Amino acid sequence: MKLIGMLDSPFVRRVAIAMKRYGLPFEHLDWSVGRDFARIRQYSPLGRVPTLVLDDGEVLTESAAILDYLDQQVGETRSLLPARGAERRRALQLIALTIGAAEKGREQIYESAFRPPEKRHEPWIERCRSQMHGALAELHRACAARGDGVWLVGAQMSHADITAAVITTFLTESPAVALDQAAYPALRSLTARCEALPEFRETHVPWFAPA
Ligand SMILES: N[C@@H](CCC(=O)N[C@@H](CS)C(=O)NCC(=O)O)C(=O)O
Repeated sequence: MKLIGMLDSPFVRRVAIAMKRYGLPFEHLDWSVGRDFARIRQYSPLGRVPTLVLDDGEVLTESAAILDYLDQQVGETRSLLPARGAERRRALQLIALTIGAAEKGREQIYESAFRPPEKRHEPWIERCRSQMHGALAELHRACAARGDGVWLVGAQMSHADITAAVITTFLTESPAVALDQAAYPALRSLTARCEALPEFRETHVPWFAPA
C-alpha cells in the first residue's frame, strides 16, 4: 500500500500510526498539498491527503474511511475502534469533535498560507479559532473526566486517543495557531503519553508550511 501525504498533517499521521500499530507495511509518499498538488490529484481528484493506494490500485481518501478499511483488515479483536455499542459511539463522537478542531485549525493555517495579507478576513479567522477552542475544551473535559493515565474510551488506546494527541501536537506546532497546551492540562497529559510511544515518535516530523 502507498500512503500519500506529509506527516505534519495530523490526518495523515493518524493513519500512519494505526498502520504501524497494526503492522501493515506501506510505502510513504511524502507529498505536499502545496508543492505536489498536481501529483496528488492524479490519485485523488479532490487533492486531499491522506490518500491510500491499495495494492490492487483502489484509492481511498478521508482518514476515517481509510481507518475503517484498515480496522476491517485486522479484525475486531485488534481494531483500534470499539466494535459496537456505547464505547464505539463515544469514540466516534470524540474523534468527530477532534477532527473538527483540526479542520478549524487548518482553516486558520490556510488563511495565512494561501491568501495574500490584504485578502485575509479576521472575523472568519476568529470564528474558526473560537470553534476550535470550543471543541478542544470539550475534548479536554473528556480527558479530565477519565483521569490521568486512562485512555479516552475503554481499557485500550483507541483511534480517539491517537487522534486527540496528533491533533493537539499539530495545533501546537503550526505557527498560525500556536495552541498553548497549558490551557488544556488533561489533554496535554494524554498527548505527552501518546507522543512517547514508538509509533508516535517515528511519525513526528517538523512543521512544514503548506504553500
Ligand atoms: N477530514 C479530512 C481532512 C483532510 C485534510 O484536510 N487534509 C489536508 C492536509 S492537512 C489537505 O489535504 N489539504 C489540502 C486541501 O484541502 O486543499 C480527513 O480526515 O482526511
